[in-house]
Amino acid sequence: MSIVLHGYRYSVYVRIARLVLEEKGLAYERVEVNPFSPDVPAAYLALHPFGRVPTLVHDGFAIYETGAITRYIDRVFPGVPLQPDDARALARMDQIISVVDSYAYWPFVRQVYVHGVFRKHIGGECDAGELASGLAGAAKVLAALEALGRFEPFVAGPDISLADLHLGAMIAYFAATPEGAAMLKTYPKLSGWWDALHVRSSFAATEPGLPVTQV
Ligand SMILES: N[C@@H](CCC(=O)N[C@@H](CS)C(=O)NCC(=O)O)C(=O)O
Repeated sequence: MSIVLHGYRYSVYVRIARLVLEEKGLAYERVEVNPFSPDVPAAYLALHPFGRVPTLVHDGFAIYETGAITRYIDRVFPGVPLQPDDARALARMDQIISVVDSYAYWPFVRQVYVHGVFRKHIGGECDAGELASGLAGAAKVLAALEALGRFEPFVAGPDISLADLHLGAMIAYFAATPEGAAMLKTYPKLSGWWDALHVRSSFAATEPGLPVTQV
């Protein structure tokens, strides 16, 4: 059996797929692809015509789109189920994943984390306006998630689900900035959820770190 995950080490979406593979206890191979590089290999574009990451290849079956990858992994492999049986809990899980993709990714990661930490670290251009706009956008998303989540103790119910891992990867980057960490603390349910979630071994095993390039 072969599981290969193609993706960029610092990608939050790659981390979501890795968190799911870790939680399921699966061994897998990683192929590094930087989707932001000007010369993404043609072989990768043949797998993913939009040139984003990740793509999973399982015994020759290739699939892209993180939400499809994680649901596939959960259905195909044994281990702890990551999707609730209950229709309403499952709907909540799907809704939270969709909220994260549609409204959280850009402010949490591309604005707050990239302009607050990542670019600063590599000596790139940091735009204070992007950081401020990301924080304003993030407040609305956090308020919605604080109201939507069940926190019993996991975000969609009593058991860990794909929603915890999808949201958790995004919150990890957001809370890596001092501004994001301070804002998260003002949402007590989310904050308690994150304190309990981020100590799981799957988070330690998938910690992307920062690029080695120092200024
Ligand atoms: N809808 C895609 C989104 C994946 C995505 O946006 N990945 C980012 C990295 S975190 C990427 O590949 N970005 C490249 C780009 O924006 O050109 C999924 O769910 O997998």
